[in-house]
Order: sequence, then C-alpha cells, then structure tokens
Amino acid sequence: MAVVGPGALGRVFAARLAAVVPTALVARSRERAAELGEGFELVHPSGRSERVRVPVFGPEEAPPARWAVVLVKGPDTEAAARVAGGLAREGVLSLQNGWVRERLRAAAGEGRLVDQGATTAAAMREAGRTVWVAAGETWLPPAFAALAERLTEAGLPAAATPEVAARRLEKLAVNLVVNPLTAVLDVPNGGLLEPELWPTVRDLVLEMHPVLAARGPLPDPETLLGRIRRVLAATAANTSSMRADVRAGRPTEIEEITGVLLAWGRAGGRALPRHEALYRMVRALKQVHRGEPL
Ligand code: KPL
Repeated sequence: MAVVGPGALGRVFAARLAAVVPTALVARSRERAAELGEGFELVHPSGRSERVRVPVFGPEEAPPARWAVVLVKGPDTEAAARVAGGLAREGVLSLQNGWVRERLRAAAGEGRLVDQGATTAAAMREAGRTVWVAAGETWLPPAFAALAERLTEAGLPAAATPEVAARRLEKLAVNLVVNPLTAVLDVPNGGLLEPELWPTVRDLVLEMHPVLAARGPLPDPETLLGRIRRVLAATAANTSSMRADVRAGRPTEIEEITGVLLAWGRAGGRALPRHEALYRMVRALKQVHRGEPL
C-alpha cells in the first residue's frame, strides 16, 4: 500500500494501514521524506497517544504497491497522481478535498483505475503532533472493493458502493459552504451556527444546489442544510482547512472547491454571485496574509 501525501490525514491513513498491510508513506521530495523519517506522534480519537514509524520515501524511491491512496492538497494533485500512477498496480484512489477526478485521471495515465472517493475521517496537526479527530466513514467506487476491505480492517470504516457519487457531491457541498465562509470570517466551524449567519449559509446552499444537482445525485436543500449543521456541530471547535491555509499564507483549495462550482455554473449558464464573491475574497485574503499587494 502507498499513501501519497504526509499531511495529517495521510499520516493517519498510513499509520492505520501499516497495522494490517505493508505500507509506505510518500512525500513530495527526498528531503521532506528524510524530515519525517523519525516517525511521528499520533493521538487517537480515544486520547491514547503512540509513536508511529511508517517508512517514508521520496517520489523516486518509493516501492511499487497494490493500491495508492492520494491525500494531498488540491494544488499538488497532478504531481501526486503521477507518482501514485507510477506506483500502484491495481488502482489509485484520491480521498482529498475538492473535485479533482478529471485532473487525477489525466495526470495518473490512461488505462488505469483512478478515481476519487469521499471520506469524513478527520485529522489535524497540533503542537507537532498528528491528532486523529474521527475515524469517520469512507466511500469508494465499487471497483475499489478490495481496498475498502483493507481500510475497514485498519479501523477506517469504508464501503465500496455506487452511493459514492452522492457522497462525493455532498462532501463538495459541505466544503463549498464551510471552507470559504470560515476563512473569510476567520471563525472556527461552529461560528457558522450563529443565528445571524445561518441565513447566509442557507443562501449559499440554495444558490449552488441546482448546479450541483445537475452533476449527480444530491439531497434536497433542506436535507443538505441539516447535514451541514451536523458537520458544523461535530467540528465546532475546529479550524477548517481553508481558514488554516489562509492564515498561514499557504495555497488554498479554493480552485478545487469554489473554482470547480463556478466553472460548472458557467458551463450551465448559471450565475453564482454569492459563491463568486467568496471566491474573490479568499483569493484576496491569501495575498493579504502573505503581505502581497492585491
Ligand atoms: O473538510 C473540512 C475541512 O476543513 O476541509 C470540514 C468538513 C469543513 C471540517 O473542517
């Protein structure tokens, strides 16, 4: 097994999979792999902490694997897909945020099993430790049944099911509201549950719903709002990945999340003024945090 991307979630997946099958963690460079070579501290959802040692490789040294799981940030999709495509004999599965299916396939190479699933597993980095927040649930396309079994054995409950199509869109819908809004308002996820902000959340859902629903199965707007509310309540104290990226002046996933929605809107002749405004604000904020001129 190869896990490409040694971020918080990549480390959790690699640590868990290594308990049931030989697993390599693949970093973007040999230097980055060397930094991680000493292992890391993993805090389990129960609060138990352990020192984990998973072999970490740069892209050129990593051994071939049956499956590769891609868990990188959106802007690193192509580089990770090329590495994963070169390593995996059976297939490449991305569980990253945002919508990257077409980009993954184009970069990983023709004639391979390459697709994107969806996961609600959550992890974060905190004071040098990797904190596994929730095992969540993971959905994979049916052709990835053997990989779903390994993940479940590893303590990451997973199902290979046609339902993945709905779960992928639903996850994108959650990220479309939570990530840019928490980044722009600079609040933890739970901040969006404030009664004065809820009408904005609702407006964003209503505006995007027809565009997303044209792409596949999606719950109705009220059900979707209920799901967003549950995610916000379950992660109330957490900083969304986009808020964290903006604050640190790192590249964000705004292109893979809102950028994709706006492109779908343009293709279908639908304006999305609220999402467009958030898109512009996130891009501007990142520059402000980096100290760059707007
Ligand atoms: O996926 C997330 C993220 O931060 O990227 C959510 C679900 C919003 C949790 O923070």
